[in-house]
Amino acid sequence: EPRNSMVRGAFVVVEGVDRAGKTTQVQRLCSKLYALGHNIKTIRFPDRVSTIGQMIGSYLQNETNMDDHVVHLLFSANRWEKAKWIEETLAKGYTIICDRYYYSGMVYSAAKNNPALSLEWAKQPDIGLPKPDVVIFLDLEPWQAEQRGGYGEEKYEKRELQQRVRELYLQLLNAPGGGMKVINAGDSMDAVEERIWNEVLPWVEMVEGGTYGAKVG
Ligand code: Z5A
Repeated sequence: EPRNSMVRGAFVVVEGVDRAGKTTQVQRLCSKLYALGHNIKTIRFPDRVSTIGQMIGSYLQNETNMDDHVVHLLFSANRWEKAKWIEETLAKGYTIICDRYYYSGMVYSAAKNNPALSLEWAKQPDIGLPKPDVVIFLDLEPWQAEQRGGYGEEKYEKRELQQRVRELYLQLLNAPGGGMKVINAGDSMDAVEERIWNEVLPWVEMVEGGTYGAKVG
């Protein structure tokens, strides 16, 4: 059980384009924090286990088709299903490392070029979710992503869409209050791990130490 003196755990989000190495880096980050004695939980979105998550999984695997807005709202609902768990877990003193969050929700939906689904529209259903303390964005150029293996069978694994996704992420980064830390994910796994560590550790220490009290703005 976490130490009682702890104010709360830190909420760390790892975002990135396809094959940027989110899964790899989330694992490495967790092991390092764990080895230092931090209490860690991980979560990933989409969480394909819940009923809503299964609907998303079936959509991504092209088994069912849905209106762009419908699937967007399911992705958001899939986060809302976990919102209480996130808050309670942080309050117990666990630091949470989260693989994709609402930034993914915004950019993948807006990348569909549906004029009725803008980046701004896409943000609305996620307003009020627990706010991350730090967001890492793993950036990878499309040609580098393609060197990591051909596209798979899932819905969004298409070159043109992936390029728009990256452009939209970069747009978010430059927006006021964007607040994501960009890390070049094209370097070696060890180099990327080191850079993530240097960004994340101070936040984890600050939040767990009670010297940082973020309020959703
Ligand atoms: N989506 C959405 O539309 N709306 C939402 O709200 C959310 C998500 C939350 C499924 O996501 C889809 O859902 C996703 C976004 C959309 N669509 N797409 N495309 P997912 O999280 O279930 O799956 P994924 O995000 O597509 O996984 P990924 O991006 O393919 O993988 P990754 O986790 O970023 O990378 P990885 O598995 O760690 O690494 C990929 C490969 O590269 C692997 O072979 C590694 O060994 C290799 N790798 C990793 N790092 C390196 C370095 N540094 N050098 C060389 N090779 C490396």
